[in-house]
Amino acid sequence: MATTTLNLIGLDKAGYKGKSSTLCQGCGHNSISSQIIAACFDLSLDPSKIIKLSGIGCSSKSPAYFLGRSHGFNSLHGRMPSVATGAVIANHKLKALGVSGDGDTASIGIGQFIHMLRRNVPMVYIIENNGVYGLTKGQFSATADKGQVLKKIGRNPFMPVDVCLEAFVANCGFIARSFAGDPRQVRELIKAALTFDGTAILDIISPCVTFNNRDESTKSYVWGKGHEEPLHDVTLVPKREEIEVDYEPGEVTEVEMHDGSRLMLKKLDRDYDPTDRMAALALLHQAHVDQLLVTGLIYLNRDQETLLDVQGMVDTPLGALDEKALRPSPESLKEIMASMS
Ligand SMILES: Cc1ncc(C[n+]2csc(CCOP(=O)(O)OP(=O)(O)O)c2C)c(N)n1
Ligand code: SF4
Ligand SMILES: [Mg+2]
Repeated sequence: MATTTLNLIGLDKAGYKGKSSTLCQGCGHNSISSQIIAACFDLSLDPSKIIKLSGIGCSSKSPAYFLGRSHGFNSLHGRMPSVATGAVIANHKLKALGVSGDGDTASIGIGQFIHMLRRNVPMVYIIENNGVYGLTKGQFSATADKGQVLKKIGRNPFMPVDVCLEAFVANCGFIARSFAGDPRQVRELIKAALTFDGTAILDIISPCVTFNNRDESTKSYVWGKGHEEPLHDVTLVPKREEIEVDYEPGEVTEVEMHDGSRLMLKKLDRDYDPTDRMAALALLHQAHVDQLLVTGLIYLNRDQETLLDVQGMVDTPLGALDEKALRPSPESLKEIMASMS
């Protein structure tokens, strides 16, 4: 008889699934949904303590296909960051997990994206990047390659927006890039992002098999497989698991994450220190010049205040405070009025 593996909170993987996907077969977004399920299962997260947030697009539909027991808010096109900001302010005990598209984030939503980053809203923000507006039949998005030609759409004359560079400029403390065709790396980076306190950006190249999967497109499976250059081999060892990893000295960089989990970055071809800000900038620039899909944890800075720190939030979520606790006292109202006169 087949046995079911349970995690530390007694759930099997099915406890993290959602509805059956209605996306095209082979769409990269489906593969990312599977890795979100695997990451949350591996970390033994309580699905009822997670809120899924998204905008509009095939990518933004995908939260329906994972974490069926979690809270969810499918918002407006490009407006997920402000809804997420409100949600974490109202209840910071929930883990916020945003899924967006390259159109949703880098085209219509770029303004909201930047302001979420500069406020360091504590959330995981995944961009399922396919270079097109999949849901509306394949128009170029702001991350499409300059000069790319698509049947029925024509030639894209504009430079692409690099969402990792935008995140870097806006002082984001966790910036990673991955490829839907590399599920192990996607899963480990999602786990690492879930243990980070602040905005964690994951730009995942996620091919649209219907509108943008020609071999020459930098958002296709063939191009990704041929040009992927992982920076390191990523493993996240959860806080509660005392797994001993057998690495030679100098082979691995170990980073303690905010919740006490250990992030192991095993060296591959090059020495790369994701905490070196200038190295991260040079890497993103060079990857663009060399047309390489450099994947892994690009930048990490654990020492920044989050929006919740800046706002001096009380431990009890605002949504759980009663009216008496929320209403300012007559004395403090008087003080405020006096300060304005
Ligand atoms: C305000 C507004 N403008 C335009 C649209 C039409 N629209 C729906 S989805 C979409 C693009 C989605 O692209 P992306 O975020 O890359 O998601 P994908 O479908 O590629 O996963 C657009 C333009 C809309 N729904 N709302
Ligand atoms: S149209 Fe493209 S992005 Fe949308 S579900 Fe199909 S393959 Fe995925
Ligand atoms: Mg898209």
